Amino acid sequence: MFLRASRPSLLRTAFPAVRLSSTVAKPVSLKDRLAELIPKEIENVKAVRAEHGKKAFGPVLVDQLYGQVLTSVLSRLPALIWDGSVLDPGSSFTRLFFLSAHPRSPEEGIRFRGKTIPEIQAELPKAPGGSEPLPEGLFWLLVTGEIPTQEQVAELSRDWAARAAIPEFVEEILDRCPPTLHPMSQFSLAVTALNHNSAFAKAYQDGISKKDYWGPTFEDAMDLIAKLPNIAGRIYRNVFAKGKLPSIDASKDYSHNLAALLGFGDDPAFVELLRLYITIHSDHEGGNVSAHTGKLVGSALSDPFLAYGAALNGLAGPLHGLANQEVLIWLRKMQSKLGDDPSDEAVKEYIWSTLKAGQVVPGYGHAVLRKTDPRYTAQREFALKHLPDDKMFKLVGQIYNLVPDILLEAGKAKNPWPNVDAHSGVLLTHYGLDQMSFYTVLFGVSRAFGVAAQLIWDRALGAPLERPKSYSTAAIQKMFAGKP
Ligand code: CMX
Repeated sequence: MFLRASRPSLLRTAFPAVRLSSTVAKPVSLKDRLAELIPKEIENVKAVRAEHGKKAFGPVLVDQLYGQVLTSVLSRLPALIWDGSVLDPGSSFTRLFFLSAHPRSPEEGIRFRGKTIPEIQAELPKAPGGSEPLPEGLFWLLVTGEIPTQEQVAELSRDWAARAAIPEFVEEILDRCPPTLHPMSQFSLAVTALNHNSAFAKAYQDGISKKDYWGPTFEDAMDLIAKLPNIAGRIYRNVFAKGKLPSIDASKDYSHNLAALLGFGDDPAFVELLRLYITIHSDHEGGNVSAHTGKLVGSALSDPFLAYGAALNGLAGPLHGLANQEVLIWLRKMQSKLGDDPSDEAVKEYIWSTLKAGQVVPGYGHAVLRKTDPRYTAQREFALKHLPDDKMFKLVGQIYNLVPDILLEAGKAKNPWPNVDAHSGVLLTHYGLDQMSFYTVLFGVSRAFGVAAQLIWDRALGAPLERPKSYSTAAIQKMFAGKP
C-alpha cells in the first residue's frame, strides 16, 4: 500500500528535475561547476555539524574537526616534541599543563631552553660595547641548552662568515627575479635551490646509516643560517635598487654582517636592533606554521634547505610572518588618513572600521598566547631606550591602549593583546629600512635559527615521519549515522 501510494509522488518530484536538467545548460568549465557545488557543500557541512557535531571522535568533538575552534584545539593537543623553546600561554587551562612542567613560572610567554627574554638578554654574550644578546649565543643555547662562552660565540661568528658565500647559480636566480616578485617568494626560491649542495641529500644517496643522520644535517643547518644574510642582502639590493652588495667581514658578528649587506652597517643602533630582532624572532615553540612546516617537511628526510624553503612559504602568510608587513601598511594608512597626532576617538573609529570591513587588526591576537607577547614588550623597551619620540612608535603605543578593549567588545578574538608583529616594523622604519615588503624576510632569517636547531635534534633522535589521519565529510557521515 505504502509503496503504491508513494510511487506517483516520487515520479512527480523526479520528473521536473529531469526536465530541468535537460533544459538548463550545464556549466562547461570546472570552475563554474565548482561554484555551483560550494554552497551545497557548505550546507552539507552545516548539517553534519548540526547532527553529529557534539559527538566525541577520539580526543575531539566532530565539530572541532571543522571549525575555527580547530586551531585552539590543536594548540592544546600535545602533538609535537620541540626542544628549543616552549610557550607559556599566559592563562587558560593549557597553563595548568605548563605549570606542572615549570612550577615557578610567572606568566611570560616564550622561554628559550627554559629562559625568558629578559634572562637571555642578561646572560647571553654581547658584542663589545653592545647591550643586546648575540644571536650566535641564542643558537648555541637552542642547540645545547647551555649558555656559551664569549669565545664559543666568536668561533660561531667566524664559522658562519666562512660559510656565507652562495653559489653563483643562486645569485643568478635572484638576479633574474622581477623586482615585482615578493621578496619572500625570492627568498624561498633561493633557499630551496641551496639544496643543490646539501650534505644530507648527498650522504643519503651514498647510503648513510640512520644513526649518523644528524652529522650532515648539522652541516646543512650551519650552511643554511650562514648563507641567509647574502640571500637577504641580494634580494634587498635588487628589489629596492640599493647598489652593490659588500662582502662578508669575517671579523664581525652575524648581525653586523647582515646589517652591512643591507646598507646599515655603519649604524650601531641598527646593528643592536638586528641582534635583538633575530634573537626574539628565532623560535616560538614547534606548532606555529613556519616551525611546524619545517619539522613536517624534514620528517620526510627532505634536507634542511628543502624543509626551510617550505617553512618560509608558511611564514609568508598574512596570518603569520607577513603580519609585520601588514601592520606597517595598516599604520601608514591610518597615519595618512588621521595625521600624525590623531585623537583616541579617531583611532578607535579607524580600528572599528577595519573590523567592520571584515578584516583582522594585524599584529593582535595569537593562537596560543593569552597576554601581551613578551617579544612585543622587548621591542617596546628597545624603542623607549632608543627612539622614545618617534611619531609612529607613539602611535603604536596609543593603539596598544585601545585595541584590546575593542577586540574584547567585538567578542571574537580569544587573545586581544599584541603579538611580535605589532612592533617590529616601526623599529626598522625608524632606522630607514622602510621597505615593508622586506620585513618578513628578516623574520625568515631569524626563524631559521629555531627550525635548524630542531632539525638537527629531529635527525639525531630519529623523529618519525609525520602523518596525521584525515577524514572526509562522507566518512564522518557514514561513521556517525544513527549513533547517539
Ligand atoms: N582582529 C580581528 N579579529 C581577530 C583577531 C584580530 N587581530 N584575532 C582573532 N580574530 C578573530 C578570528 O579571525 C576569528 O574570527 P572568525 O571566528 O570569524 O573566523 C576569531 O577571532 C577567533 O580567532 P582566535 O581563536 O582568537 O585566533 P586564531 O587562533 O584562530 O588565530 C591569529 C590567531 C594570530 C591568526 C589571529 O589572532 C589573527 O588573525 N591575528 C591578526 C594577524 C596577526 O597578527 N598574525 C601574526 C601572529 C604572530 C605570528 O605568527 O607572526
